Amino acid sequence: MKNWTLEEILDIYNTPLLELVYKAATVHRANHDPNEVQISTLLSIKTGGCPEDCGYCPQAARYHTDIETNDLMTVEQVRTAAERAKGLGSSRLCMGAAWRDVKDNEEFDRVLDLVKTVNSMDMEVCCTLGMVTENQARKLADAGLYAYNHNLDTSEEYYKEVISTRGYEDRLKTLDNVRKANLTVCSGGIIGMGEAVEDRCKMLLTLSQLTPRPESVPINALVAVEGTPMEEQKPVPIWDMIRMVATTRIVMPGSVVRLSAGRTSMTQEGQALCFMAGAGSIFAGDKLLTTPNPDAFEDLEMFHQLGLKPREPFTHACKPQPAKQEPVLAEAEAPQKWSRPGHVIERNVEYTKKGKEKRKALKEK
Ligand code: SAM
Ligand code: DTB
Ligand code: SF4
Repeated sequence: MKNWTLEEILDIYNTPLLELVYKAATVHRANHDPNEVQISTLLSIKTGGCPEDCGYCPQAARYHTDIETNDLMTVEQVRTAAERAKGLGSSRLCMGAAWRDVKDNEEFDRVLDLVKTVNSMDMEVCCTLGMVTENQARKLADAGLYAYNHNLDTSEEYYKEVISTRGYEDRLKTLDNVRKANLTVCSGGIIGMGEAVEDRCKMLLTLSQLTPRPESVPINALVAVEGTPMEEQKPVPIWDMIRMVATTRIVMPGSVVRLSAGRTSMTQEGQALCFMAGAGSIFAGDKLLTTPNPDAFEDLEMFHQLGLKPREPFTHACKPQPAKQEPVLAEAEAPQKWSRPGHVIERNVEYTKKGKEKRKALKEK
């Protein structure tokens, strides 16, 4: 495994864009199936009222944002949401709670039940609940949790500008606890918060130094929410997102790079360049945790246009895949089915018309 230096990562980030995308695509193809992208769904199981002061977050109680707060969801609510997500091709469900940390109480016991429920539905289950102890992480693992998301967000230096109620060390400690419990690690960050390119690259350096490296690295573009200290931030240029995805791909070749928040301000062409540069996953569904996300059926249509197929659960292996020689287009034009146990999505030229009907039915449900 290569030990990167900050200078090397900065050099990669600053490579002329098309050359950078080409290099990243080459690394991607040597390590992953470039035609597969995982569809994951986010579910906010406990929304708002968080005591932390993360400057980007609409769920922090101290900011006056227009979100609907909610107590912890029930098993039935989560089961219904998971079925819906699976029906739209998701193979991973990520449950988020607006907590500073996990407390050993009845609510945590319920989260363990939620994990068991989703795990029994043949989906990868991920949780993002704030800080966890090693013991709590072990309980989550025993309940069937597959991954724990805990982002570093930015560089250690810039973190202090964004959050004052906890430190970078706390984040690293939780990641260590998660690792000790043999869970897979999902950790990445946000761009567009006013940080410098050096902060982005420093964050990648820190992530690349974790041993083992995170299996999953989400790259979020800031969603500037009214009422938060970052409400005035300008949307991050798509070129920065492509550079960040490509650099992440080259620095951590085995990890799944997730094109996460901020897709509503990206064109499909921009997203296509991100897939080319190594993004292997998106969050689908009308909502992220509290903010809007592209329409799920439009995403499926984008997959059809690009000849991408959603990845099955539990199939990510960090090993080289043979490069495909046959023309991708012929494959994409043929009517196909995406099938997973208990679920089939029709995928053919009629999709646009069917998509509209399905969308209508889903909204009425
Ligand atoms: N409370 C837990 C925590 O902070 O770890 C879990 C939920 S928190 C909302 C999960 C992640 O969402 C954050 O670490 C941050 O990276 C991302 N996030 C939150 N608000 C965001 C925003 N406005 N734009 C982009 N990403 C955001
Ligand atoms: C991640 O890196 N991004 C997701 C997931 N991990 C938990 C969360 C994005 C949240 C965007 C703001 C919101 O919808 O509240
Ligand atoms: Fe709370 Fe997480 Fe939002 Fe920070 S990012 S305010 S910890 S929900």
